[in-house]
Amino acid sequence: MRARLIPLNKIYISLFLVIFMVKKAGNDVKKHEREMSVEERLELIKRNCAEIITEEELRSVLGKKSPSVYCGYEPNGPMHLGHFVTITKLIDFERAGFKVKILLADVHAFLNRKGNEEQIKKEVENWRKTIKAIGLKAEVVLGSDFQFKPDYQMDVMRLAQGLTIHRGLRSMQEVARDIENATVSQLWYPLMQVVDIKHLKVDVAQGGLEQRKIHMMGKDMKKELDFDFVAVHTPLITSLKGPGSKMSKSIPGSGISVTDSYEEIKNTIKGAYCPEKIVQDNPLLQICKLIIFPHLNSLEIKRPEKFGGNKSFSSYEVLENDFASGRLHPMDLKPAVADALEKVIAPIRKGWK
Ligand code: STL
Repeated sequence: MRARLIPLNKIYISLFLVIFMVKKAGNDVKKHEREMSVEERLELIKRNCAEIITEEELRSVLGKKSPSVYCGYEPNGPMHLGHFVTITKLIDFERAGFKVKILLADVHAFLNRKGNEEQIKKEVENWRKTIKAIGLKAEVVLGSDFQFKPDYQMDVMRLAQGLTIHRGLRSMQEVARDIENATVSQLWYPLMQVVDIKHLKVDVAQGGLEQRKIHMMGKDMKKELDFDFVAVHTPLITSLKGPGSKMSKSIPGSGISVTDSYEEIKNTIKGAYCPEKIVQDNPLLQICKLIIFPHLNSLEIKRPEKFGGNKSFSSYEVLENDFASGRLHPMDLKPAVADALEKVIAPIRKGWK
């Protein structure tokens, strides 16, 4: 018996229709972005930021046809909540119509003594998988793919001639590993970071507040660099062990990474610093503000009637108010934060594996 074949032209027409519909859906999203006013886009970018240097410059970047932003990461161990704050901001930039670039700064990780070349290579692959699992449309750029070019290194040398050792070292205060025993490689680091901005040709350099001294050095040297940019900084999350402690892989319970299991997340949060009614330096409230609300838009508190019953918060401000007044107890906040984080992290963990 002859098999019933679907005529080829029908397949072509169907394929064409599917491609057309997918493209149209993409255009509709873009149209929606274009319909956001400059003020709305500015507000979205400003949300939860610690500082923008300067807002006027950012406003003029928003007038460009195709504005761009980048954030760099040292591929060293799994992405943690601190990194995730900047990733969350990149998502805001993407929604505000920016082209987003992510720099996997492998050479910087090496200069900062975060591992040997072999280890860093492995980490680069893990980071690629993590970024893919997050679903950012960002262009991922590997540092070593462009940082050895002569014109790049000539820019580094031009800057090196104009930067004092004192300022170079100061700029690394919050970034360098083991700053008391800083090496020459760690002075090379901030120079290269600033040259990255020029060679990636981005309008905005985004990062955590620990990057501010490097970015200020870059802006002050815009003449030597022959390039200027806007710096956008997000707040840092306090160690889950409380202020005064560092968030570090070597201090158990001080941080949470996107590869942690639900059990690990629950345990870390159970032991986290979260004094009753205290908002200042409270890492759990920071996680709510900087990660949970931007991703989930709400937080569900489950508690017995005698403690006030269940409550759904749809804004961070109301949550903070309830916490500060004592209407929301840490014992009720903690499991809610653990569950919400699990919701955000589970798809990334799954995609990563
Ligand atoms: C860290 C921790 C962190 C981010 C960075 C470093 C950023 C590194 C970097 C390197 C080159 C760039 C930009 C950023 O061009 O969270 O130790």
